Amino acid sequence: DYPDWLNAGVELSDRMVEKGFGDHTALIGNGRIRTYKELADWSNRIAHALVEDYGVRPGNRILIRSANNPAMVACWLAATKAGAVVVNTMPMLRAGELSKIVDKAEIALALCDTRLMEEMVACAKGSRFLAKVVGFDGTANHDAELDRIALGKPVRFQAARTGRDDVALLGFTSGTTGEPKATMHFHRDLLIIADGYAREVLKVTPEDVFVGSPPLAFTFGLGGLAVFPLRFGAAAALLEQATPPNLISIIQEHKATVCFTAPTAYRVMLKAMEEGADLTSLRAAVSAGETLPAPVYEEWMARTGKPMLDGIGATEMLHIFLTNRFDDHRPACTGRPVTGYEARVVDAEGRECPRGTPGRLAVRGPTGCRYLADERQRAYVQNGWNITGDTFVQTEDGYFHFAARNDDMIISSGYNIAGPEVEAALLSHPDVFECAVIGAPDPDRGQIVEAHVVLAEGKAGDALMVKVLQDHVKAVIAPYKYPRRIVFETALPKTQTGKIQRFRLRAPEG
Ligand code: 3SK
Repeated sequence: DYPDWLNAGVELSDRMVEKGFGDHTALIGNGRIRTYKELADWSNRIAHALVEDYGVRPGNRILIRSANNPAMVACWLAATKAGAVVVNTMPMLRAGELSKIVDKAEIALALCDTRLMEEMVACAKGSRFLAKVVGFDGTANHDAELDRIALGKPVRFQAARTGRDDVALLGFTSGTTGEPKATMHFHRDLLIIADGYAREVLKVTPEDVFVGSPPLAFTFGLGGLAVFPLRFGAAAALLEQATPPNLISIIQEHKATVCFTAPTAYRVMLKAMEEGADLTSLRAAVSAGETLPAPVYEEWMARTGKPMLDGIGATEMLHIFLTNRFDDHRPACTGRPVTGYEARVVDAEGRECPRGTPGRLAVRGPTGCRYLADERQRAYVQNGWNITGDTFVQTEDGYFHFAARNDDMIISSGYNIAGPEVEAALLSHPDVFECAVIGAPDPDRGQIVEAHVVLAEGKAGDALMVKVLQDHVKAVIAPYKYPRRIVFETALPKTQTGKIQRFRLRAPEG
């Protein structure tokens, strides 16, 4: 029920001022607090600069390069109000990775935090598309080209007349192949994820304070740390370096109520609570990006009395579409579809699997996959259903359980072994801090289960520990699933969004 003419940037800032939230805190970051009125004015000034000084027209694509900070949100809102199509990118990307994005989306203008210029400028050199890189100050000093120009502009801006089905955002995903795909999302999609998941499941109120680790460049972070709070007059406290200790500090400092992060960070929080950290302000702990091991869910429940909300989303779908709920949750379970979405488990031909049988997770709903000029569209969307890369099982009573990424299923001597199940068994041992399980080639068995394990502090990775962990797995799950090889690691390879990159363990030389 959105009007034909809709601009998500306006809805998330100016409209909130109109609704009376002008004096409420919208964003906290880099030592400053910004109210809704300040954010609306700031983004309107930048929007003027984009249109009047950089010639931005509706439909132009703009790349934004920044860590999570209020300036990035102001630039994103400004570009959206100007009718541009935004591509948010992560600060760690190198020139080569930026170039792939610029080329794929044919981007002519980039807004870049001045602290991150080097790789951006290297990308622009020799680029067929990127004509201009404009610096903005990601700290609170307003001391860069874009800030100086914007300061001289009016605080009111007539936003572009965008349609609800006009593209507002390109979410890039590299999947496991490293070949980036861009997913197109409309203005209305940005509101749907708030009016669906955030309203129905999180029950956001203006008193909420959001924190989390996902980058705003990842749709998980953009939704959780910008769209959701701004849609409801709540606040977000943004961290440029979202390490677990920084997350713990910011939760305590701002009495955060909603947290978005991955299970590894929650494990660190549990340990911190054991040592006296007070995280009682949190009313909603959302876990996504990695499957939530039952021991973490159970320990959180025991310590806080509240469920951790495991959910799964996809850049293709924009945000979370399957989730546990405060009053409807189970361990090792990703719950049921968010209202408006339907999910089912299908076989290779797209036929629904009987309940209890593993298959590929398919989903459809008000948001969905529209790849930009990519032939993989046909494989991802079949008969209106988005076919995800995950293997799930649906129980008789309709709950969805993650089994594995399609490429995390290990076939050993004819047995199908879900890597995440072995990971969960390993993680239930107190000496294991993190682990990733893969299938390694084996001349006799086809594949064997190989575990890469980061031990808890002070524990030794020796032959005795190998035996202890193997025996532990055999005692927890069917013994044939035990890891025949265990490799001790000091850290696991991860994406910048915190997802373990199992494919890099499979092919270390790559
Ligand atoms: O589950 C995920 O990885 C995800 C991806 C995009 C947006 C939201 C989520 C939770």
